[in-house]
Amino acid sequence: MVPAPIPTFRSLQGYNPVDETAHIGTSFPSDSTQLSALLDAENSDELIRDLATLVSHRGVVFFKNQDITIQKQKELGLRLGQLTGRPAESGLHKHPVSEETPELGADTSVISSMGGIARAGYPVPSDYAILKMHTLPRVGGDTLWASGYEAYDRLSPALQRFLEGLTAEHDGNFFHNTAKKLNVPIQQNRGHLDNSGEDLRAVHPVIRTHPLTGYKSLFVNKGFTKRILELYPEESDNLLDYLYRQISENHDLQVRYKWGQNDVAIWDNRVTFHTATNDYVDNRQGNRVVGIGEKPFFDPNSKSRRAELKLSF
Ligand SMILES: O=C(O)CCC(=O)C(=O)O
Repeated sequence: MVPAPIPTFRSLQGYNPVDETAHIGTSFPSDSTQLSALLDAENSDELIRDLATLVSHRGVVFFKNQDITIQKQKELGLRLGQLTGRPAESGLHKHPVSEETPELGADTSVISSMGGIARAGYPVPSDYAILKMHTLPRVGGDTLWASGYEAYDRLSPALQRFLEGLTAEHDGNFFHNTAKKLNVPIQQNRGHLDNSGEDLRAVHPVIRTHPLTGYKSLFVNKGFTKRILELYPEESDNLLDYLYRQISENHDLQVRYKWGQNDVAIWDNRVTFHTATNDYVDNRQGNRVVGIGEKPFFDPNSKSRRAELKLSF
């Protein structure tokens, strides 16, 4: 695969986006930039396509104090993927354990300190996630994202080659316990025909190619990845532990976001890792919409982001 030329996100330049760090995170600092207006603009297809491309290159993008409604948030979740080649059979993600509210629907996840939920392991996992945070604690509750591109790029060439082509099992079956506790069934048809049934396990490549940028990314995470299948269990445990440390111990491949009320973060789940910070006592709540992407793949001809951008630091 030949990576797309590095885009300039031309239609968005007038909104003055600012990079938060060298490797990950871009902000639109003015709250006069409203996603609701981008969605309804005359050239909205170009704007939304450029936004998706920006998110895929930068990992996560932030918008201040947004007026976007949940319906428009879902429209954005659909269009980000549809305008950038998401397979037609992928829709919006429905969480396996959804306590559905009529106003929000099963394709919205309530992220809440009063009992929230996280992503599940899927045969066809998510691409773009959009979180609007409407209720915030007085202090704390920041969210951190880490770059999967940079986590891959920092491995030695020998370890990169070793990992390419290996596969890992991801397991979300712990959601059965959550479902039992809440006395709800496991949601079926979770945004893709292959994401149905009771078994929440999937096998994915350890190094994944992003279809839009053509860059390679590390694709294992502590919450769901159980085992690199081609290795003995002890080898797999030790290597996974090292890869998780690669993600969590390198602060210069991360970005930390301090939320303002009604801020929106849009991130690409194919090439980032994220975690909330549990350091607050007040209520914290937001609504998240997530698109289902493509079946993860590794293309041996795909490129390193670092090499493509000729980064020297
Ligand atoms: O609560 C947060 O800051 C992040 C939420 C989260 O983990 C998710 O949306 O997957």
